Amino acid sequence: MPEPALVRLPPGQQLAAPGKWPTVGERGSAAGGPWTVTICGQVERPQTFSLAELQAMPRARQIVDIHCVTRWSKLGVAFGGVPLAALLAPACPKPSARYVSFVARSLRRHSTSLPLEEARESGALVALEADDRPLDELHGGPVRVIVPGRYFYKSLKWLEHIELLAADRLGYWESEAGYHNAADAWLEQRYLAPALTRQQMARALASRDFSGQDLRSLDARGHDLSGLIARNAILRDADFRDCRLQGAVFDGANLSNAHFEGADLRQTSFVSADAEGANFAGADLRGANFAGASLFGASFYAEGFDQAAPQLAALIDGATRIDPASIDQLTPLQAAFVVAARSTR
Ligand SMILES: Nc1nc2c(c(=O)[nH]1)N[C@H]1C(S)=C(S)[C@@H](COP(=O)(O)O)O[C@H]1N2
Ligand SMILES: [Mo]
Repeated sequence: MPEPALVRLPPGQQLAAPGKWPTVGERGSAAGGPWTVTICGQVERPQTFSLAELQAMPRARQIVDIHCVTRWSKLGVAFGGVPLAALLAPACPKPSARYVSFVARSLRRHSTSLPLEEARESGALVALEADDRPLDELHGGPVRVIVPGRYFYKSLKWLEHIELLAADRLGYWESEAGYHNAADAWLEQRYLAPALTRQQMARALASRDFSGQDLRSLDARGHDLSGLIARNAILRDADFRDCRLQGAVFDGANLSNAHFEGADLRQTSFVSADAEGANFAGADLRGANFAGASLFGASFYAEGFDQAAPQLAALIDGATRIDPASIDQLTPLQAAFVVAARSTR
């Protein structure tokens, strides 16, 4: 009997629409000559593999559940490729090699890292195929890393260098965006603890102008912030539960995984905001504007919502603007809820 999907969903994750695979982060590799993958750093014998050499190596096929930190999961993707452990063997890692850093052939030379033992034990794959077809460029083709069990930001697209290190070197998201370096989806290791001091939080809350500021993990729960201006602010993982935010402006802000449960968001503007994984359950969204917003993994109602517990669902009406393209990014149940709410109220 197949395992029920819920048993396979880590805490705080939701299933993406069937057949959908969102693209997250960079959308393509950088130009260059023929593709190669090198193994360098703390190894006895540095290696360079051409794509043809990788393709000719014994291949493993592994069923992997994808869990993105922005709260969507896609279960049961069959990845095909060379096990990382097998690829490393001929390079003879030195005893001093304790971490592995994967570096991408991309404009910002994107990278991510893992303790070497964990990379080996997790069954990490240097993948060439997904569901028995060559990987698309959007999803890291021709060759990407797949690290089962970790949030998907540990699965680097467009792999160019595998560098073994004596000391860890934080990757791009881990150093630039405060993503947790361990990234265990089952332990919900999404982000590091707040980067803000209490004083910084108090000052920001008093000013009511967050524009352009980095206030990730801000704790604003229960505050009256009506009329707040937060254009292009970084508010990832911020807590706005039960806030009064009537008429606030979050245009262009990064609100991924932010909490808005129970907030008053009437006439609030989220134009072109990144609200991936944000939670609006129980918020009053009448007249709110989500034009051009990214809503992958966002929620508008919580499990257990029914007539008896209407506070678990957002209040949405015909004046709440959410474009079809944004609705399309929601899970099927969330999308159905939003569509029904917009037409009946
Ligand atoms: N080179 C590169 N690899 C990357 C990223 C990136 O921006 N650049 N983003 C990471 C993140 S956050 C995720 S969730 C996955 C997304 O992979 P997908 O676009 O195939 O869904 O790739 C990861 N690997
Ligand atoms: Mo991600």
